[in-house]
Amino acid sequence: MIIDKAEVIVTSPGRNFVTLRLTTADGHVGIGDGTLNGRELAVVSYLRDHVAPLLIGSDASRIEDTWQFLYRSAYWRRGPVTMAAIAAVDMALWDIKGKAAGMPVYQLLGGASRNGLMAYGHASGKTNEELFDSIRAHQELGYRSIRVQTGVPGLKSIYGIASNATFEANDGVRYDHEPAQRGAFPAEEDWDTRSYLRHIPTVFEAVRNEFGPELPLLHDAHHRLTPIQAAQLGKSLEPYDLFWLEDCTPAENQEALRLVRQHTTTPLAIGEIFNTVWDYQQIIREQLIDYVRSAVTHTGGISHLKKVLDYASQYQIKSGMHGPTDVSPVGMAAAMHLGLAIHNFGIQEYMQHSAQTDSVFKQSYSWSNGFLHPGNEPGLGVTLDVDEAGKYPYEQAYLPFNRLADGTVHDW
Ligand code: CS2
Ligand code: MG
Repeated sequence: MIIDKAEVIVTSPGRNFVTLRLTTADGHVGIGDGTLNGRELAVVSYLRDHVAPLLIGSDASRIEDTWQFLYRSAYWRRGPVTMAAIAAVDMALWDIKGKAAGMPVYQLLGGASRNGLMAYGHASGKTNEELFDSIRAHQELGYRSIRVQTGVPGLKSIYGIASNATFEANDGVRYDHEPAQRGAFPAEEDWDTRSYLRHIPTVFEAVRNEFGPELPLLHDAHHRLTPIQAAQLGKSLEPYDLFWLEDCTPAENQEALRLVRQHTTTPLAIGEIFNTVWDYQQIIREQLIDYVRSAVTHTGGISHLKKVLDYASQYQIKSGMHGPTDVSPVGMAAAMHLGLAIHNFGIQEYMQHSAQTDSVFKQSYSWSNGFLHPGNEPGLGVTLDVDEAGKYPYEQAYLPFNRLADGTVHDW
């Protein structure tokens, strides 16, 4: 299984995706996701200029050895660009191994540990009424766990609520344009922490009153709080029994979570911008979180995220893999194979891709009654239609950024 072709395919069917396609001399083809929202072309260059030439002539069956070679031989290690590029290679090699073995990847990882993967969707609204409608629409689609994001009085825009005109609002679940916005400069949004902290508990109280105590509810603070503000929020949300509070502080300061933990029993999820096991070392060892939020795509692939999750399992910390639409269907499939196989699966984020994206990436994973399954096709079970992909050239797009009322840049 000698690799004789390594191609990087960029396509933008509604949003940008970076895919690595490896072909072996004996005809096996594997694909991997290397999409890094807003910085896609950096990964393209890393793969095209520095990784693809090294893969030609190497043995596709040596997944771990290839991972270690790419990670260590670069000398400059870690970081989102490097780890997304290595993830793309790792996924493509697992895809090839599965196809060569005639088995879905989850079988190679030890087989299924459950029947399906509980997934949550994103309900949002500027007002409580809009939010309730969105929750109901998600329930009708089968979602049994729901992330709740809402407008905050006085703020024009807020994370988690689509603000751009191209959002496919008609069916309420197609999120391909959210929150990346096409254009030459990131959109500016506004933020006010005190107003947010006052408002959010009232929203969760209203949601519990309307939907009862059973429905698992999640919330994402998107790195915007200081440790003491995060502690206040966790505490004020305790009566509403959240499944988790996500990214309450900027994730790079791991120690911050100690203070939050001392003050609240609201479960914490963190890690969508982490990329290695070392980013998690302290917070797992000190049991400062309850869920690992990394995507396979941003954490060095299946091989590396499995190491993070195996480490987490010693502390009863579970997976909550990142699954926004900026992870391509290939990255989503990889998450599903891993999530089905590990024992410490928690929940999977699942935002549905657009029909356009689905026309480029043909999937064999399924969604029914609130549960995902990766399917039983050999490999990852996703194919890339190159002709269809060619219809959608790359378009520059950026995530928004925040400024406070006095003009200070704030975490988005
Ligand atoms: C988010 C993401 O899904 C989530 O929890 O935090 O939507 C995040 O904003 C995007 O992945 C950024 O590209
Ligand atoms: Mg998040």
